[in-house]
Amino acid sequence: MPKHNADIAVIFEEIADLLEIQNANPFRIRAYRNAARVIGELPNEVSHLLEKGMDLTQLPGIGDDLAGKIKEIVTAGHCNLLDRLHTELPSAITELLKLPGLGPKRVKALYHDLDVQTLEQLHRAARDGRIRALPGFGEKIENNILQAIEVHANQAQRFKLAIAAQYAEALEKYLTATPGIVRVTVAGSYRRMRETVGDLDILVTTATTATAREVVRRFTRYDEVIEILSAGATRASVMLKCGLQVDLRVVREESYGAALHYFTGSKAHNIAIRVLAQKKGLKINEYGVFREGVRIAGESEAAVYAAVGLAYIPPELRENHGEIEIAKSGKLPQLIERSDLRGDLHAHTKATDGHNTLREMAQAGLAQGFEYLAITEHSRRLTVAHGLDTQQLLKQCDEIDQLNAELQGITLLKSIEVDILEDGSLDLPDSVLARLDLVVAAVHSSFNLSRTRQTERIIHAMQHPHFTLLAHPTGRLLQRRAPYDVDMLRIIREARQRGCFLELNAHPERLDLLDTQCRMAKEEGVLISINSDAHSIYDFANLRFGIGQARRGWLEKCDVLNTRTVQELRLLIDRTM
Ligand code: DGT
Ligand code: CA
Ligand code: CA
Repeated sequence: MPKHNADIAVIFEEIADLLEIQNANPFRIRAYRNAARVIGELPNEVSHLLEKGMDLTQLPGIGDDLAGKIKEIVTAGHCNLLDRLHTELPSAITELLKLPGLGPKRVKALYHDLDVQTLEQLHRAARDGRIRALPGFGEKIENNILQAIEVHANQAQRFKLAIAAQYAEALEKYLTATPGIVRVTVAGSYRRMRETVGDLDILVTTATTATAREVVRRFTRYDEVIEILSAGATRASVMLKCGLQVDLRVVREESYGAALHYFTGSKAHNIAIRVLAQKKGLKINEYGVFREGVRIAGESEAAVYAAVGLAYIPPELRENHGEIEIAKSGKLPQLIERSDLRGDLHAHTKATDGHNTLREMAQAGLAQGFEYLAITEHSRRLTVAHGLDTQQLLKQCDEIDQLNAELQGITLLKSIEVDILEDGSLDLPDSVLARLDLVVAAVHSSFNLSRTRQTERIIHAMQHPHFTLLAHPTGRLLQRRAPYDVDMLRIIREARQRGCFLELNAHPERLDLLDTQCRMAKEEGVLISINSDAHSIYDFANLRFGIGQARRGWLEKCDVLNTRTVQELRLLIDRTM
């Protein structure tokens, strides 16, 4: 929990940097820089001054607004303004700022003059020699940037969650077959359902310490291991052939909870919990929670949290983003689960680029426990996906009517994944859209419009009377294509006003909305639809990654559109009322 003066100063510096990149009012930027310096140099902790009831506006350059922000950081552990700035700017901007030699002025020039939004784009611009020509740069700085990116790239090879899951599950199964072990759990960022993982952290418990060596031996002999990085009595690290590192820890079953808590992280969450424990005179480590050397908890995670006075915090929330404060008050969200989903509002069939027929998709949906499934083919503009024209769509509507008359237990909803054209209009005539149960709309082209134009484009589309749901709202493809630049808060607010919804696309390459944006939608009261974007009957399995992302975004059952019954859904998506 950032309560120290230095933490507050860092937050204010970052706010100033991001405001500068946004071309905000220079006085406002200077106010944050000044506040960072004033707070950073204070001899006493601001949190103590606040406790003593001191009026912070007595500090030089601190007005009511900044005093409020300081209080917010001390009590809530984060700053709403900074959270908002993070969502308003491409997420890689913060990473760019961290590269040695790149301050806000240079990042701003790169962003505005060369439209550099990601490390990948920065790398390309540096390789092509486009950076040296910018005022204030030159060849030397361009070379430094190139070098810094290469160092960064070598450190940061991360695996998409769905890919890591394949390796994790196979290894879990392999280890479970070791004689004498009690259980195998994959912890770390994998358990927190982060969209990418740096490495796998596997925790094995045994009934006796004697078994630990056997587990380590079996682990290092796994077929996929290409290199043993280290191996000891209770721990080992290996590199798999695919380049994924796996860390193993073996503990006694009685320490399961404490060890699982430790290895699940995040590190920031762990540190905050440890500080909390210290305040209560407790010591916490991977073996248990101790008071004056006596172990008082450790067998389960719930007991570890209870020992420090907290409700159990689900792994997806453990990022030190306010979850600890909320756990203190016992008001943690009841996070959405896969079994809460009653349908899926985004699926394709053979009629465009899917692999299965309407009937096959309906049957597979039924097997998933769905009450409804929206069929959302691409529209004509998307020729690569053989998008449907008016005639073809109307023909599919007739087929759906016929099939619905026959199907038991599931309703197919007539829909379309209609293209949002560059001017914000939709790629099919109103008269056709009017025949559908709902209209899913998405951007598939002109990703590089300016932030204002891209935002206006989507808002204009939402104002269309038949618009229901914005699919994959940022357009990003994990590790391949950065999100297009939009003002997501404006879009969310427009959705709220218009009675529209946003999708959380569960495809492992997309996971779009991002977790922070889900939380923003929740706070603004906009329902999210967690959709598979299935192109075959097997793709419904991806919903679990969407659920993971939704949980990271603090979503509960009530925040998710497709937890509603088909009758409730029909009322919510009917825009004529
Ligand atoms: P990753 O692998 O980069 O996706 O992220 P994590 O969170 O899996 O990080 P990793 O693999 O470095 O460490 C696994 C967990 O171990 C981490 O989430 C928390 C715990 N951990 C690691 N280093 C420290 C540390 O220095 N202090 C504390 N308290 N916990 C740590
Ligand atoms: Ca890890
Ligand atoms: Ca690790």
